[in-house]
Amino acid sequence: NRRSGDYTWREYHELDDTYAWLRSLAEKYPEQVSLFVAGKSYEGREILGVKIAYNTITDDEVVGATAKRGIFIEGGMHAREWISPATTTYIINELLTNTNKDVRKVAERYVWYVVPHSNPDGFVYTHTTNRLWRKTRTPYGNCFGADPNRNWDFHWNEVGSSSNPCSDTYAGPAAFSEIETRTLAEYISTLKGKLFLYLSFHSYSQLLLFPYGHTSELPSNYKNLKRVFDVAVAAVSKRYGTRYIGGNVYDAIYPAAGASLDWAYGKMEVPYSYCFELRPSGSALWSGFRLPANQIIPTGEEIMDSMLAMIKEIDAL
Ligand code: ING
Ligand code: ZN
Repeated sequence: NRRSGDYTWREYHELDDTYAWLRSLAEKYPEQVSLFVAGKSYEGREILGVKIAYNTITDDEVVGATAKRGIFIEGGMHAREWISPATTTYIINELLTNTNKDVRKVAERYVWYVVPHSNPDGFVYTHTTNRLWRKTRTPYGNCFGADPNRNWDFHWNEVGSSSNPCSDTYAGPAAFSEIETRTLAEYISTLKGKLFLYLSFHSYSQLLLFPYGHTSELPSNYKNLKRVFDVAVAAVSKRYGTRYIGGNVYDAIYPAAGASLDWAYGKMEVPYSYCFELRPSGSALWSGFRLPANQIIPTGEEIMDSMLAMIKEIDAL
């Protein structure tokens, strides 16, 4: 195990290293950082989260569209998408250490909940056994795992998922059959009414997505979702020219019911719910899940640019 002081974004990390680093943050920043257990996994691992809250402003000082102060960031739902947890830890580090005034403003104005590893069993399995594993590790007959991004209790299994336990998009035997999604949802439910932004990080294809996945019908605040989308896509390309496209899940990629972003929007009433499908682009000629580690930092930088622009736009709406 690497000492937490050596934690960098020049390489990908194993679960234990990242959890040790998260724990070190709570010791280093006792005033701002607290850890929470957002759930647990089939194999008994914790789903560990970090809450970042500065006490420099009061709730009353936050007005407008962001009157709800909470931002929830979900990473690592799919095991093989290693750039997702790497990007969420990059965000945590920026919020705590970057002295740029735009970063300080959002870091200190909002309350951040960041869960880098929503599927810890699957992630460990990608290190030990199968680099391209996607699902949880719950045994289902001769096969293992349900797709945690098809398992949420919102129009569950209506479209774009499979009822075959051997499929990579197996919805599970019931909504929230997976202890990972069920316990994470229970945690998020304790924040109901506090969140204005939910960000889910996946890879790959360079897409930005918003509800819904179960229908082509557009969400009621589509106009605002689309405006924030346009701003986010413009901002993500500013630094390195990285091109993102996207839109509502159903039309922009494929029909897919039971995803976390739809549940956050539909059941938790989080008005701005998005999924970033990170680098590389969909036309990459190599396995897109094996994004070279030297792209972790550029990805983190451009995603910070995009996220800051999103928040600024939401605040102005
Ligand atoms: N893509 C996502 C998936 O779960 C997605 C796309 C995002 C679907 C949000 C529904 C909602 O299939 C990957 N690469 O996992
Ligand atoms: Zn994914």
